[in-house]
Amino acid sequence: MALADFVADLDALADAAQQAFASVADAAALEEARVEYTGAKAGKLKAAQQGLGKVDKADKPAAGKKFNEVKTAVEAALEAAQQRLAGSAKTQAREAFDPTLPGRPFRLGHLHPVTQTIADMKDIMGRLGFTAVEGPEIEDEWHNFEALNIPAIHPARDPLDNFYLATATTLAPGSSNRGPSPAKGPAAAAREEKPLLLRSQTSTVQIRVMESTPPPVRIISLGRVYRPDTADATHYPMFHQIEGLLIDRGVTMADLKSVLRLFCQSYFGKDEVHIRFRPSFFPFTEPSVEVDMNWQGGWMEMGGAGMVDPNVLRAVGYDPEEVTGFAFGLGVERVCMRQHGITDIRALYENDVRFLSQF
Ligand code: FA5
Repeated sequence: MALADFVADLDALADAAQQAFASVADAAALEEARVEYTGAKAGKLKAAQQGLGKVDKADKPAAGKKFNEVKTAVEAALEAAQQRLAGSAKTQAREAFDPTLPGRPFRLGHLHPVTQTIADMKDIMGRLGFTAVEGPEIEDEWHNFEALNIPAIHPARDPLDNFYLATATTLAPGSSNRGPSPAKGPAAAAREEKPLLLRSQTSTVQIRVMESTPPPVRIISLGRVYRPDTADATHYPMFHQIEGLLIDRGVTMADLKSVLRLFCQSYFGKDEVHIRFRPSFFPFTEPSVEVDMNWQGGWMEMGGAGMVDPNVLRAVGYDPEEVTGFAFGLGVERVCMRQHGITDIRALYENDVRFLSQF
């Protein structure tokens, strides 16, 4: 075959291939053109390469060079077509996206209902002039019992009714809890062996505040407390209490009732709320009462309250002849449950998002 014919055929092939690639409009047409011109088995380039064998021997170097040029040009036209189609696919996708359409709803989390109740309670009591203070959840017997006028023989101190913690000494191998360790000296051993427990009530915070602050005192404390109660619809071994304490000159039960009434009125958003006191007993208040609030035609128990016992005032260095005060302690879960119509306290702690997302 003459070199001129071979070159003419290659030029025609290059023109046809470039035109074909430039005119394809979609991926299927591009694939068809790719197979026709550059297909490994029966493509037109492959056939042209086989034609090289028929060119005169002397013209072979020039023919080979020409073939390589055409092959590069055809492959470049193929790549350009591939990029053009990929670019237009992206543009189409962009155009197909309509930002004004409503998308899938974005799920936002929110505070747990008990945390919401705590925040609301802090808010209301803050407006009544009560400062929120924190206290430790691991307590000693002085703050949980003794300073609250609960002596060692009191049944409330029964180890079966409290979560006592194993102390460093009781955990140490071969150690005994019966007496001070002679090697460490009595003071260090006494400190080591002081029984600790998870606080069973937030009244512990009253003592901590009064020990460190001279009267007047006007605080609330909100937090977790622990009791080995069997879980049922209204009891849980861990729950929250709000404790209130007001100490000043001339504080009376009437002040206690007014504050609780205002608190309930604000919390439940009702115009008229009635508070009922039922006689009760707490070692740290005298007199002591159970507090009920009228709710949807019935009475709802809120917690305990009373006038701080003079023994408690004396235990923290206050003079009961000078100052008096009231204290109250309410169950946070019970209030939260009443507000939302929740009938089982356990539902609050099962972490079922379908339940929690309702509040
Ligand atoms: C007390 O804990 C006293 N410290 C309250 C107090 C404070 C009285 C200051 C006087 C002065 P009581 O054990 O009754 O009291 O608990 C108070 C409230 O906590 C109860 O009315 C109830 O609402 C809630 N409560 C008690 N046990 C549980 C429990 N296991 N699960 C959920 N809530 C509970």
